[in-house]
Amino acid sequence: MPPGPADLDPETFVELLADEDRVEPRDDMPAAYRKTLVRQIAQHAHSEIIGMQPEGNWISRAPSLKRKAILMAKVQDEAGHGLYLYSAAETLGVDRADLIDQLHSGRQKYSSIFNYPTLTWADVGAIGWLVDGAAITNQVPLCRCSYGPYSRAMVRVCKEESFHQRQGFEILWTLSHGSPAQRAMAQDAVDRYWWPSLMMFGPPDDDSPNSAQSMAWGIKRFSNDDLRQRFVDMTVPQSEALGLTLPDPEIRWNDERGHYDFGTIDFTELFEVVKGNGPCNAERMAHKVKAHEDGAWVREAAAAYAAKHAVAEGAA
Ligand code: BYC
Repeated sequence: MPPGPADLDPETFVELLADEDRVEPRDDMPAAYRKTLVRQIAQHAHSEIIGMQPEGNWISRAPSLKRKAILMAKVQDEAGHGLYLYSAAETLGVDRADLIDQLHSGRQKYSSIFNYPTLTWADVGAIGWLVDGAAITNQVPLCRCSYGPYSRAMVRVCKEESFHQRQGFEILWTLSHGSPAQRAMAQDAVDRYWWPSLMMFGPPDDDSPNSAQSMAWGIKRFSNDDLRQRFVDMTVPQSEALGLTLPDPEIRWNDERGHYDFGTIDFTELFEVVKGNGPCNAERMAHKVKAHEDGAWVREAAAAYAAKHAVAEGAA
């Protein structure tokens, strides 16, 4: 637990940020900076952990032993990301058990994308290609986040996410070059995951209450819309390489802007999913809470072991 550094007034802090590269756990910081970091890092950690469910759903049904082993490793990576991120949040003086409790009671969020079902094996490919692709676009700039522990966790997370993105692309490439049924399955997965992947970047800039302050503090380096555009620009040529179409007739290169134009996103869907009304919200939370309750004996045994060990050390 950090020693509880003092609250710093926001103006002095912004001056300090201009000089210093990084803020570290023992540095003074404004209470609001600490609060927004806890909010974002906890939401990110919860997303990694909940994100294990839609893919974990396919481990037993992956089409070969090799695919099963790769998917298992990927799902384990997500667990690891969650653990680094909870550790990063703890450096801000919060307790991991409390964060988990806030997730379970609906007081903290996780990414909207994990409230969609994985109906076919191709969905595992679409998640790797599109969801991990969106995550990398969002998270690479976080490697330069002003808060040291978060930025350092992101370096490793991004390396692993890049591997995941390639794995998803390769699944879709194989299916799109397979039988007509496999190709149709790949196209259907992309059709269902495209728009929700664009929503991962959050509301449009005009409607994003946190962006301006987070950018001034160097937590976010780019706005939601800038990152979304970067993702579209990266993904359109990849969809052409895959031979799959993106379900948006308005996608076309705009020479003047130097970017791809794309259609209007239905943000009502994002807000509904975030409010709890997505296709799988209830199922995801019920599964998570049950897994936590079922694991109570492990936490109790670990605590008893640690206490015994501490007593033995004290006696020595
Ligand atoms: N889902 O002011 P805004 C991954 C909330 S990748 C749910 O723009 P902010 C993974 C937002 O929290 C996914 N909630 O907020 C990948 C805020 O509510 P609160 C996780 C969303 O924070 C592959 C409100 O809407 N990645 O884990 O400036 C496999 C207003 O938004 C969403 C991260 O978390 C959404 N899509 O920007 C496995 C990356 N969008 O908190 C796992 C780090 C917005 O005020 N996070 N909201 O009540 C971020 O970069 C930012 O938190 C966001 C939102 C871009 C997501």
